[in-house]
Amino acid sequence: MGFFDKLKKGLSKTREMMSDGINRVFASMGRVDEDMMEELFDALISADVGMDTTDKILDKLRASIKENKIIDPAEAKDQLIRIIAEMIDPADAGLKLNSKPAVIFVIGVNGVGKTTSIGKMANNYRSAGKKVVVAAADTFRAAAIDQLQVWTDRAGVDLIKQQEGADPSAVLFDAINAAKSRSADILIVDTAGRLHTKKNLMEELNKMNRVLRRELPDADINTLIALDATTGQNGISQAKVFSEGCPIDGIILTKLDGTAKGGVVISIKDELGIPVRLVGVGEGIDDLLVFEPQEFVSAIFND
Ligand SMILES: Nc1nc2c(ncn2[C@@H]2O[C@H](COP(=O)(O)OP(=O)(O)O)[C@@H](O)[C@H]2O)c(=O)[nH]1
Ligand SMILES: [Mg+2]
Repeated sequence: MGFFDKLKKGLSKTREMMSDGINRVFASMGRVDEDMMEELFDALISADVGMDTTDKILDKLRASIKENKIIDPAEAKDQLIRIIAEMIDPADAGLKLNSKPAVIFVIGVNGVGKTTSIGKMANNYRSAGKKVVVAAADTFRAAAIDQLQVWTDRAGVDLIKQQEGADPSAVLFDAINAAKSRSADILIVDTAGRLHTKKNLMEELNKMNRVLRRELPDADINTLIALDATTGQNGISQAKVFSEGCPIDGIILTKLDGTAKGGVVISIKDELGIPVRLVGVGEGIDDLLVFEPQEFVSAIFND
């Protein structure tokens, strides 16, 4: 299956909710008016776009309709798609991976899909000819280390690990040295999503960040938070909490295949100012896609 078809399939539930809802509005409305805006409001909210972002989108749409003197609903639809695509555009080239090694530091609460996404990422980069080292810095449970081992074996990349309960920063330190001595292109770090308290977790992340920046002062470090799309707007509050622990550069939005709430992609960028970088559309090793705003809106709105 091609990239675009995979995205479209992964978004099929969101398509049903959002695109069918919105298309129905444009098809059933004979003209562009406030009734249409109200119906659009309902359609966007149902797809979990979020109240503030929905208001913003519709304000922009009203302005564009006025400015371009639009009377045809089909033209209004084109404007809506353009407005959404602009809102989710990261406006840059994506992850910074120029240093050797470059680092991808993955954070997020338990069960959102960090380890799975790391396995998929490792596989994608290895397939692209990159040398990848993965750090098992989620030492909270032995099972977490074993799970990562399965993924890294599958992806054919090196895993640096210690025993359960080890200091995550010590594992990270080992992994940095391994990445240096093995001339790795990319070091990917798995972290725990749960410690005894939120304070512990944030301190732990802080400490790991200091180790990274001390040992690799000139490296490109990308901190990505994994958010589960099925939790919709909840993911936004998770990102706010984690950003107290460390600055976040981007989002891995997982499990888009399992939800009709894919509209959360739009409000994430708008409310957090953090771009979505990768999207998970299934449990398989090939089911992680680089997020492209134009492709995303096309996959949702076009037939
Ligand atoms: N359907 C689907 N399931 C996913 C996706 N990403 C992760 N999962 C599942 O979510 C569960 C938790 O994932 P895991 O990587 O262990 O989360 P972690 O605790 O953040 O490391 C696993 O059962 C994964 O297979 C995705 O994109 N789509
Ligand atoms: Mg994990």
